[in-house]
Amino acid sequence: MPEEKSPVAKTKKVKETSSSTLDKDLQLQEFTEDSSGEFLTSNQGVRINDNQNSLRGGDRGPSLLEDHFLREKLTHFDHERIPERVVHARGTAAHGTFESNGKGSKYSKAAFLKAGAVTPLFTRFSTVAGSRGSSDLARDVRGFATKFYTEEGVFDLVGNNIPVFFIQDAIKFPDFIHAVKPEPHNEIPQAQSAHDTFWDFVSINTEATHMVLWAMSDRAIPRSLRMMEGFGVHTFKFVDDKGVVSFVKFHWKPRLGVHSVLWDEALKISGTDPDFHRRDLYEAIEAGAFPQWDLGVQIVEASKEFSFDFDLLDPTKLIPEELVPVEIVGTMTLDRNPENFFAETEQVAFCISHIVPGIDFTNDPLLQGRLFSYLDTQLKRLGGPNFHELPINKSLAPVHNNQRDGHMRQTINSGRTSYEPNTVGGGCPFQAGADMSGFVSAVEKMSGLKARDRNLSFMDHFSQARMFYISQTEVEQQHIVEAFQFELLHCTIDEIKERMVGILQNVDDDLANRVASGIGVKTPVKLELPLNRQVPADADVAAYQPKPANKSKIAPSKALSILANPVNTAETLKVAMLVTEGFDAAAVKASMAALTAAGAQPKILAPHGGTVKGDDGKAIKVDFALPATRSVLFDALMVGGGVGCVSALSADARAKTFILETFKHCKPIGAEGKEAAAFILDTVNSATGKDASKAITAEHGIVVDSGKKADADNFVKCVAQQRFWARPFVNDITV
Ligand code: HDE
Repeated sequence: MPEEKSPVAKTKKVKETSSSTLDKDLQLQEFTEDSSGEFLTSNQGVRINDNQNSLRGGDRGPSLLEDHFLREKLTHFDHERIPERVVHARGTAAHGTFESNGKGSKYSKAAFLKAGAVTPLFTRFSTVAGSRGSSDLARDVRGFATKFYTEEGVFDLVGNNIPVFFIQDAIKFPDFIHAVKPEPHNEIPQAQSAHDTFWDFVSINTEATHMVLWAMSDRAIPRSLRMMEGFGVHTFKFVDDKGVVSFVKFHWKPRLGVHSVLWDEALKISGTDPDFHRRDLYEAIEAGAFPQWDLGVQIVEASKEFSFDFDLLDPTKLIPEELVPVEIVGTMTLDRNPENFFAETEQVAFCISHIVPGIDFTNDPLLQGRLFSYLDTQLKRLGGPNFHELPINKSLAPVHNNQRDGHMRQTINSGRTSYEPNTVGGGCPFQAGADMSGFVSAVEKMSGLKARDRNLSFMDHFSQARMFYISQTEVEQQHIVEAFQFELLHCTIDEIKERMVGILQNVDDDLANRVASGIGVKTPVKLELPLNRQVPADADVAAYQPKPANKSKIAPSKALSILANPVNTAETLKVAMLVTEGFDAAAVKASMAALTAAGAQPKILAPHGGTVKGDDGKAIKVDFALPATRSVLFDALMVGGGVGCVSALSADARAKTFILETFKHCKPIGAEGKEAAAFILDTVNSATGKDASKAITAEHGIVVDSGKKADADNFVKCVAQQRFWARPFVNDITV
């Protein structure tokens, strides 16, 4: 074997704790520059004496072209931006590992799925429609892309937090994206689907209906990136060590459960903290609360390909978990934030074509188009064919081939040969060939006519949309109705609203009627379903017409509802401890201890910044001040007790707004003692004009802490439950 000559090799060490010999951290450290204690230099390493004044002809004279420091600095600055991603521009990422439990090895020979294998990875989460600077809380699909640096090469699992997609064929993607992006004449609106062109497109492309329902559901406004599922969306193939092929769908299941915010919160978070998700992920990792997801697979034996009433190659369909359960094959832990956003998060280049032996593609026509698009995108975005050499993209498995040159080539390939086969270079690098240890495409029989056609098995556009809707709890259905109303009320063209109601009639009449009544459309709408495809000559046109869902036949799937699958945990949740001078220090301290023990993060919130003194005379640091924050950034509220404290808070309008919002959003509220409880009740009563005393119960998530341990435990339990949807009077509050 030739000796490795890369400069990285000199210091490469193997971590003792890792079962793998791969260490991405060390590889990245090689490229990391720490400037502490260093002199300022130019890019050529020359020390710079004065970085404040450019070279001038006279101290009031013109700047001189000769100033090479000035020119170098400005030139670099002028080139600091690369094109943002056409889609998924807004995102954030973290490093971590994947630890396999070995169960995937039954179906795939991929080395990273072998029992005990630990593989470094980098995961980037994103929204789709908005620009790089847009708000995290847009109603949108979230990207969930993971780069596994496996010992057999890089595997990119580039998925979303919704298991299906809007379209069935890649050729429609640019149209769809143009429709959802800001409109071309005035570049409005930013990061929103609530406008004419999006709804125009989806109301005449009926295959989008299933995904549109997901996008109008709470899935599109996650509480945290740490609290959402991920899906590979397409059906992929697994290939085992004997060459046996099965179909597979990938799932990421968050250990913290799936949680979302309300649309009213999303709107307010966007104004108060547009970086809410990015900050949440960053802070959780900095605090050592490393988010985890289990990787699950749904496996379908190759012989069962046609045993479903939908096509496995159709990306607008999911496999209900009732039909094929999800088997867990390992766990991802995100435990390190990037050192530098641009170098890592911005320059990471995911390609769905980055795949390793043991995994293979299917003929899903959306997937097939993506196989072209991602590589093409990276060439444009990162400026050339050597993007795989950037530290964040670099494979940990050694790279040996005859690809050479190109913009910004970093590898210094030695030797005379850059071709294969060769004899001059001893035949190296040589193909894996007969030992089959390389990537081998699964053999598949192909036949058919060359035509722009799509199988009729792709024509059912409404059954799974209905399955999704009827699988939701009443609360979730109400959120879907309100989301449709909000979005369609932003459309200016009446025909689009009507058409959309007509589409919904094919899913569920109740849904259609409720949406219609809010947007002023009369039902039933007469709609001939659009035939947005070519029908082959002398074919039966009716067979190509999308059909309404068979409303009596479709069964719900419990796995599709967030609220029917609660994961109650207080871990990492932020609880505002609202206090001011004179607060009952012992009570607040005890509550904070109970919350911290449950993994929650109690934060002192006061009417002002600095410190605040309790009734024990001790000052404590204020974490958040009312003029600079809002209830929507917290998961729960505890109102501090103590007579002085409560009477001061009662005179503070911001404190009351904070309480009312928390109440309205059905979040847990605690009161340290009777005075605080009376203050909460008064605040709600005067906002609703009603006697809301029957809402002040633990059943509705409002706990009065009278100093007993049981009360503290009860509050922690409520925090873990997160929402109390049956709380009365919430609709009487307008904040
Ligand atoms: Fe993407 N998509 N996509 N997409 N996508 C991109 O690649 C594309 C699709 C997804 O964090 C782009 O590097 C086409 C489905 C994620 O860097 C681009 C089609 C799914 C990310 C592109 C799809 C995704 C992207 C833009 C239809 C879920 C962000 C920048 C055929 C399974 C990755 C880039 C990151 C990014 C093309 C459909 C997920 C333009 C043509 C379906 C998570 O190449």
